[in-house]
Amino acid sequence: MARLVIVSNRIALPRERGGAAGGLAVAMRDALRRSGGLWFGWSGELSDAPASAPQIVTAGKVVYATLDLSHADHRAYYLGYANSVLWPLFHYRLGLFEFRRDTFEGYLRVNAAFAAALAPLLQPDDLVWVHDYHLIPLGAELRKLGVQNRIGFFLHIPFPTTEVLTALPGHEKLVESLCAYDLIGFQTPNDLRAFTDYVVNEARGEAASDGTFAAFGRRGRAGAFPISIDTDGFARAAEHAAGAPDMKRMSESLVGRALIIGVDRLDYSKGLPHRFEAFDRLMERWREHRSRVTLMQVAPPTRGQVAQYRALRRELEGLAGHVNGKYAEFDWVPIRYLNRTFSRNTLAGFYRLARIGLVTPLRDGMNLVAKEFVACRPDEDGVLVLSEFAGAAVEMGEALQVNPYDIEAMAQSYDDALTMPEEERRVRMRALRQRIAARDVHHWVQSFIEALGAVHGEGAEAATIVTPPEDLDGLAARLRSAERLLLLLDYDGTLVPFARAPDLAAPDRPLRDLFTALVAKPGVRIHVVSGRRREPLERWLGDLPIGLHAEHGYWSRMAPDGPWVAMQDVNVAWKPAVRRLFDQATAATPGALVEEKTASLAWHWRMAEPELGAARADELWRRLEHDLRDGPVELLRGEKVIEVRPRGVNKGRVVERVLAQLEAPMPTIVAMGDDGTDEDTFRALPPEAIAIGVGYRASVARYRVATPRAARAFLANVVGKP
Ligand code: GDG
Repeated sequence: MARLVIVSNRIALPRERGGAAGGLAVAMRDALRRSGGLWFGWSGELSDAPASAPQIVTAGKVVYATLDLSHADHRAYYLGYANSVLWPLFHYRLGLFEFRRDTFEGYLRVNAAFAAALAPLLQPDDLVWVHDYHLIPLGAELRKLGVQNRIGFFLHIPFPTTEVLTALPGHEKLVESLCAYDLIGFQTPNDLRAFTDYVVNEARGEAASDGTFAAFGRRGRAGAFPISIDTDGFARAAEHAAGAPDMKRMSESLVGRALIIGVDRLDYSKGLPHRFEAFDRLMERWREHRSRVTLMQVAPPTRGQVAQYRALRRELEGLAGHVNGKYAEFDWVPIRYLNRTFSRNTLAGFYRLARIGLVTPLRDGMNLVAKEFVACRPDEDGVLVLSEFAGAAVEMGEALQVNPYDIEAMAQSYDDALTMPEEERRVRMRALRQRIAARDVHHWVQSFIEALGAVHGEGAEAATIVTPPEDLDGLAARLRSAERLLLLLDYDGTLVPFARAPDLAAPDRPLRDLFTALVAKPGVRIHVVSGRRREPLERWLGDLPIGLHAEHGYWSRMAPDGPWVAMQDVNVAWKPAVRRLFDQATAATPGALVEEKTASLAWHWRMAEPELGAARADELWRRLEHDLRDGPVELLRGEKVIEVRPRGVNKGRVVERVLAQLEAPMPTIVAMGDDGTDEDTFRALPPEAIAIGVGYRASVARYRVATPRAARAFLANVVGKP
């Protein structure tokens, strides 16, 4: 069995007891003990000059490796970006998020430092499981360091819809780094849908119903893995609590009044003010509950260094004081509001004593308290009032579901719960308990690890990695000092990112400057080898002293003053029939377009509505395969394009032609490309030539960079300092 490596912002060290109230720590603590492995994360400590190597503690089968953070990193990464940008935004609180570029940079910096400290501790077969929004870029950072392990990620908080996420500056970079994981786990199908919607509609990638996705040059799998709790542990705790002295005290203090229990970190996502206001409304409108009901809210303070949390604390103190001042009797306080933690056993006792469990967040990834309340009711009594905006609502349909923004409806649901007949309470609770029993936290851990283990099948492609920066630097230095250098460069997807329409991919100024700087170096020659038509290449690059090759080498213009020369004896008799098929597909797919080249035809659907486009592309592809199976053509499928071209016309032919022109001695040859058509270039190269793939797709190239941005940076490095 592969070793498990868990990475999370905070880790629960073996000596810590109870304490930390975070759902993550509570859920994960046992999982590792059972399987053995490594837990890596922030120690929770701050220091002036933190060591870059982790501190190691071993306890039984588990190794704990922790890093301290500097004060500045903590401010930027934890308080600034994770908790003042991602947390509010992912909980749909656009009014609360405070974007600052420096905190984003701090966030990336800490993730890179974590990756650098973790990478040396990894063994080849380890399954690496990264947790939560603090660490989204960690997987991409590990990949940069050459880590080839299967790496999974689980997001404990909601994944926002595209409309909300795109409000975040740098959202592309964030989601791109998310896509570096082999498996991405979300809490609910809704979160998964929001992610695939981003992939398809924003990143212009692809996502299938089985959770596989392709985006940012990378393939992976995503799924919904609703987290759960240690059901048996809570059941035992509740059993144990029944006779405990504390519970006796608690029960006596209620003197027969109904208890409504709330247990939440003091966080604005949890909807505590709304909950108190609804309680106020209950007292006001249903006078019969006055003096008969007690709301006890346990709310341990968290993130007190973030201003909004301090403001919330003050607000709640005011609200509780207001309600209590209004309705309290000399022997009854309506709201017992406790800013502290209790042991799990005591919490279990509270859950068990309560008539109502209140779980009314405005937005919550899952919410474990909802499940804990249910697990602590072996008596099959008690009513769960649950916000429809908690992830838990998906699985807990028998709870009384409420919209927490609707104060009146919330108050009504408290009354409904207080007056619900016993039979109905039991029917609902029984159903909830059965579901929770079947899917506890062990089931959750197991299902994620199994899914992560299974992604291996996608193999080479999923595991492909970019070349470490120091190797690229070494290569660039070698090319800088080469006496003669021949560069064969693909254009789209290699030097410029894909544009929404082919004509929008014109070279920007920096790219033209880069070409100019390269060819200004003695002995450097450039040939752009593209699948495009001649015209745009001529228009965009024709004035530069470089070779141009269009239509995968059907057309070549060796030098700026030379003519365009076409390949001879190419059969294009098939074109009219294919054109008809393409035109039909275009008519049925708004946004799609046909690109007619001299010797080939391309059907582009980048601008089409993504799902419709993908479906039409599949249909068209099947039809072409059928109609052209014995024809003199090849079918190519690229990034949102299907192309039909004559057999024998491919970029490899350009290599032959350019090499034939060379005079001895041979220059150093470098080819760069991003898709299948560039593999023809790579394969036609002489053995000592250097191939560099761009993106993550499977390739024979020995070197690899992630994006056109990185490809240009590499070429700039070849130019060297001005
Ligand atoms: C995040 C997501 C997701 C609370 N007070 C005490 C105490 N707690 C425990 C609860 C529960 C945990 O803390 C809180 O978990 P939640 O799920 O309610 O919420 P978050 O902390 O926001 O957790 C959330 C979760 O991650 C897991 O994926 O469900 O949506 O936001 O277990 O019992 N525990 C003890 N004393 C307390 O006073 N011992």
